[in-house]
Amino acid sequence: MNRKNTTLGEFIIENQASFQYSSGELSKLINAIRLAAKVVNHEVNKAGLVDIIGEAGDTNIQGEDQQKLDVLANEKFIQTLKNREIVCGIASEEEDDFISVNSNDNQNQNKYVVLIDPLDGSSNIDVNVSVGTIFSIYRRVTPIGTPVQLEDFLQPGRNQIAAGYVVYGTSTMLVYTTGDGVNGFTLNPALGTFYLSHPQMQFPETGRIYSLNEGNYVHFPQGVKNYIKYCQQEEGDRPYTSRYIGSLVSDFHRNMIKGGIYIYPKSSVAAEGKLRLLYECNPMAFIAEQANGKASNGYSSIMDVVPTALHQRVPFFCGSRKMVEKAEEFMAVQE
Ligand code: AHM
Ligand code: MG
Repeated sequence: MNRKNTTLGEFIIENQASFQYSSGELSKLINAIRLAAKVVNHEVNKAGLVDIIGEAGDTNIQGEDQQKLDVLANEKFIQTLKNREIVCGIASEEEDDFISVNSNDNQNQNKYVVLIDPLDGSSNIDVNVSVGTIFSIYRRVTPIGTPVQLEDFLQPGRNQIAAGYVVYGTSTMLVYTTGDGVNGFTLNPALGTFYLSHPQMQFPETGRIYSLNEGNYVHFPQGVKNYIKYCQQEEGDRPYTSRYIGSLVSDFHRNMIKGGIYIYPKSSVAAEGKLRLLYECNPMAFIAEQANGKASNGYSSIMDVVPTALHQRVPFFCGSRKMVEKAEEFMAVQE
């Protein structure tokens, strides 16, 4: 689609026919996410103005403090998806258990489940740094018309029908894939309309940025330590540049545009790293692969991991294909 000024709404309609088994349900679902993203964007933008920043006093099930905007974003996405009656189930990083969505007549005929991290990187809100929403969509595996089950959510990332993120940054962007490349849309805040600004996004094959929390160096596996040393060596196009925002969506987004690798490895203090397979790693992995990038747990593809729990964590290496392959080489030689 080369036409200028294409809105996300138009793009969704024009691309509907290309979805496998297209019935319009997926289009409606992405439209609902678009709407909720605008509402959350509005809230995030005014975070510095009104007294809604700070901690809500709750602790999420990972034992982390929850900030008010996390709670709010969680509510907005869940409410929008429930109200529109377009999914049969929702799982959120902020909820202990999955939610079974019933329609008014109690016979939910919808076939999709949504998994969402409503506001990732929310510790950055207080300091006016970008945060994001990450979502992932699967077709349920249990029969339509029955209540959803855990197995509908515990699917390998390979089964994803769509995935995307919203980055609430200097501009707000919604980036998503339905398995036919990755497209990015920028919000015109004056009009409340997302415009296609980044068609067919692609990770450069390789890059010069490495992003990880080097403060945890002593806890990292030797393979990661060796890879960091490799990034810092003076040879060819190295040393690379270190850039770490601590907000996955923003770090990923920058690396996709400029070329780079994001790593959150396992460590001696966190056996499976920090990031969640279902809400963070799988959707980012699907986007990465669709954009000619790569996502791995250090040894093999993230999207082949068979999940066993809703809030499972997994080590994450994601970005430009050649950089992820190089990091995997180091991991293979030494743990
Ligand atoms: P969150 O889901 O609690 O916001 O945590 C996820 C975030 C990622 O966005 C970010 O990349 C990472 O945690 C940063 O963690 P750390 O502070 O340990 O480097
Ligand atoms: Mg998160």
